[in-house]
Amino acid sequence: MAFELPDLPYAYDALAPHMSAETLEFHHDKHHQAYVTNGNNLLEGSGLEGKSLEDVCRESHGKNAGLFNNAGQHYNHIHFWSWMKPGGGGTSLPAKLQAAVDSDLGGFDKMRADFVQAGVTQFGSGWAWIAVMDGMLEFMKTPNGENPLVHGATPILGCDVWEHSYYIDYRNARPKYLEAWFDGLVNWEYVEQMFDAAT
Ligand code: MN3
Repeated sequence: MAFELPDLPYAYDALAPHMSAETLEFHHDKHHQAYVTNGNNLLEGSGLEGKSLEDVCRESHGKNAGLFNNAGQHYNHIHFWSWMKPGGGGTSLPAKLQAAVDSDLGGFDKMRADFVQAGVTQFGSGWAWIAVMDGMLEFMKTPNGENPLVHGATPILGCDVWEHSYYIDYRNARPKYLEAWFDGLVNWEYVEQMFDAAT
């Protein structure tokens, strides 16, 4: 199936001051759109046209780098928009998710610190993740458009640490961006939805 750019689930200025309208306009309208356009061009004739986006990611990985990079980024950004919401963040998680964070990730404060650390230590462009692997939560970090799907895991939270996601608002201060993102934007209900679907 052809890739389509989803609408943002909020207004461009709804995530300010943590993420500006200017960042979201460029990031959604230009960057994500380019992954969709290029992905569709590369999907044609690839033999994967009838597959789900998740399967295109898994089956193009290591075989068709151009298609994989664009399909991976399409998948990552579809969820990235929903992993944020106006008035998000905070320390109150849905109960089932909180229990898993306590048992698998050492509790909320340790989860926050380890997630930020994963994003800070991803060298160059990429993503920081919390994913479900063999029924347990774990942290991951991946370069470029790669995601946990290609490592046999299912992401439930991911933060884009490409400079296009933070340079306008935070310049080179990636740690500040990650902390503001985690504390002020994360849509924990959507994280719980993905956790439910993955377990
Ligand atoms: Mn991006």
